[in-house]
Order: sequence, then structure tokens, then C-alpha cells
Amino acid sequence: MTLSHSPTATGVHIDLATGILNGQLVSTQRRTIGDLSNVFADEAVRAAMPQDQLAYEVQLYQPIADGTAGGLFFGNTTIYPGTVGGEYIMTKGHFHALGDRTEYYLGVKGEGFLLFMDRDRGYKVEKMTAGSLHFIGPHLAHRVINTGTTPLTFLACWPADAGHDYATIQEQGFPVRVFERNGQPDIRTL
Ligand code: PAN
Ligand code: ZN
Repeated sequence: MTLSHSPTATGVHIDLATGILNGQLVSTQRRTIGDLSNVFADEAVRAAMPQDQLAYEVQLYQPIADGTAGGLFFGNTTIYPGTVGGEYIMTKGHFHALGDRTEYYLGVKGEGFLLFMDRDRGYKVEKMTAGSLHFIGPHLAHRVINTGTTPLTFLACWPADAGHDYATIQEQGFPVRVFERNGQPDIRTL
């Protein structure tokens, strides 16, 4: 590495008010309602919705190659408000492919729930708000649910070799779902 002898600008910047990242190595992933088949309880309602409706977006800062042991990635996620058949819009959720890899989530804007599930389908829910810091321990699947009426944005930092296991969630789901009832979140066990 060529070390600079005078201070230089970093290659990436985060707007702390919005969580938006800017920089050359920042990429964006979008998840539409059409990408979320079999995520919500009412698949027929989801399939009848506009398939190009944006459900959530992720900005990724990957300063090191995917899979590098000891490396770290950083990103944000913005989940748009709304429901699918009365169920709040949420991320797909995943275990890490290397199951013992951990992660931090930090709430920036909006409100929601962070749902954890262990390998025995035990679960817990943490409230996510601006400034709430969440440690996702080893072997815990994680999903974020926007229970508010505004976009929910959070920051995340995770190991570059963690990887994502979506298949287990696609097959088995989480043990609870969160529905809107009289404008309030209602956690239902399955
Ligand atoms: C996050 C998530 C992001 C989107 O960066 O990947 O919030 O959620 P899904 O990946 O479940 O669609 C993270 O947990 N990375 O490991
Ligand atoms: Zn993760």
C-alpha cells in the first residue's frame, strides 16, 4: 500500500441525518415487491400488487474483495412504509452463510422492529429507532420490519466473508409475523 504522508479525504461519506452513503466504491441494490415472493403471509395479495413497487434499497460500501477473511463491509438499508395483506413491509432476512459471523445495525431514521431467530426457531424482537444500536450475535437470522409510516433507514457493518443464506428463510420462514392492527404493530406467532 502507498501511504499518503499528508491527510487525504476518505473515499466514502455518510450523511448522518439520512444515512445516505456517497463514494466511488458504493453500490446500490433494490428489492421490489416483485423480488419478494413467498416473503409475506398473503402471497396472492403480493402477486397482485405492482411488481415494480420499491420495498427496500441497500447501499453497500465494499472496500475489500467479497469473502476476504478479516475484512468488513458497511452499508445502509431503507425500507419503505406500507403493508402487504396487512403485514408490514420488511427485509427478506437471512442467516450468514458463515453462521458464526456477527453484525451491527444502527437505526438512523424511522421506526421498526429487528427480529432475530436462532437455529431452534427461538426468537426475540428489538425496537429500532434513530440511534438504537443492535448487535447481531452468531448463528442468528435477522430481519427488519418497518412498522412506521415513514421510511426506516439503518446502517450496518458486517464481515466481508459472512455471506448470506436466504434459502433457509425461504424454506422455513421466521416464527412470527408483524401485522398492522388499528395503526399499531401486532406480533403474531405462527
Ligand atoms: C444487511 C442486509 C440488508 C437487506 O446489509 O443484507 O438489510 O436485508 P436482506 O439481505 O435480508 O434482504 C445485512 O444484514 N448484511 O449482512
Ligand atoms: Zn446480515
